[in-house]
Amino acid sequence: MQLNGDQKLEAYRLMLRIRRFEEEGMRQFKAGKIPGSFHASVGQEAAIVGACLPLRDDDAVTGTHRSHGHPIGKGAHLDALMAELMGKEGGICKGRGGSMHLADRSVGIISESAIVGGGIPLATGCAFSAKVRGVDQVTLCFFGDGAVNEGTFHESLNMASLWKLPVIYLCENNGYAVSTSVAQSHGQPDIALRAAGYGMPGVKVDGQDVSAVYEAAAQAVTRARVGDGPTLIVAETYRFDEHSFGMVISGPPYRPTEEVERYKRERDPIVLYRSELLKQGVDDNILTAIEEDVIDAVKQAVEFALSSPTPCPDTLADYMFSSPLPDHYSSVNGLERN
Ligand SMILES: Cc1ncc(C[n+]2csc(CCOP(=O)(O)OP(=O)(O)O)c2C)c(N)n1
Repeated sequence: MQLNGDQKLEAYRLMLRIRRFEEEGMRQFKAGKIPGSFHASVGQEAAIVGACLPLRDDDAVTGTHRSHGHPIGKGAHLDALMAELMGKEGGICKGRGGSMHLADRSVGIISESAIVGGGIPLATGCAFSAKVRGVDQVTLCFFGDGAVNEGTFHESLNMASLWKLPVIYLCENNGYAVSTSVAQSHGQPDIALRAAGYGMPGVKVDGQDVSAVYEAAAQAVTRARVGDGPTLIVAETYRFDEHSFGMVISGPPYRPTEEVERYKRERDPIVLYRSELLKQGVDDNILTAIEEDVIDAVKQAVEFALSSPTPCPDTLADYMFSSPLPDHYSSVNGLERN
């Protein structure tokens, strides 16, 4: 399964949307407009977009603290996403989620979570729900190499395999968990091999090549959709920036400067894909038009977010419970149904 002509342009557009959105997000963070912390996916766009493109609109996704690329890859509007990062009422979660705990149900993002490994059981539960409901919805679960060493990874993959759940576990292996390398922390550093222990396919792909990730993901989606169960995909990728924007890690460098420079110079997924598209005969003007559109969309998102009101502190607890509350909750803790 390969990307068709329209999908190729869409892959380029989505990767650029992630890149430009996050570059602008870092500028807004520096200007004090985004509270909390900011974990960028810059460098990892092909792994995200290649995995999201084979999904249907009604498929579900769970993510991580590195959270902005996943909704954009699934087709999110940038306005409400930027407003969410700024903690504004116009945000997808009315500003209550922020960068690390957002959800965008409009595009199937059921959770981004700062708890490393926290999204893995949620995705597994979501896939279990699809099976119980008898629908062919697939769940895509993003996590980093650090999360592979959490207990949730092992319990979830075991259950998903046993019950043949329609879920794809997509490891964005950027080589480091903050400052700890895979070599320093994994008894089996070839993460795809871990799949064998759970009786599911384990596929390693070049995460800087959007077509390669798409092909592996499309196969896994088909497998999940027809009831053949989960797949573990390990996309070998790289984060260009620090673990989180502005983070200072003391001591000697945990990754060689030369390595970072080499990835930026030779393995930038967007640069690689642009030249691949030109080689395939795509008109340069088409790509330039996409680039201009993306810049406009990000500019508009910032304007929308800055002009959106800040939530009133009195409304802090709003949206914490579903409204109206289901019957069985009405007598719990004195909560009133509304
Ligand atoms: C359960 C838990 N343990 C530790 C942390 C602190 N922490 C935040 S991000 C991170 C590293 C995660 O690395 P990885 O899963 O590889 O994702 P990446 O940051 O590389 O995208 C750690 C240890 C946390 N948030 N949650």
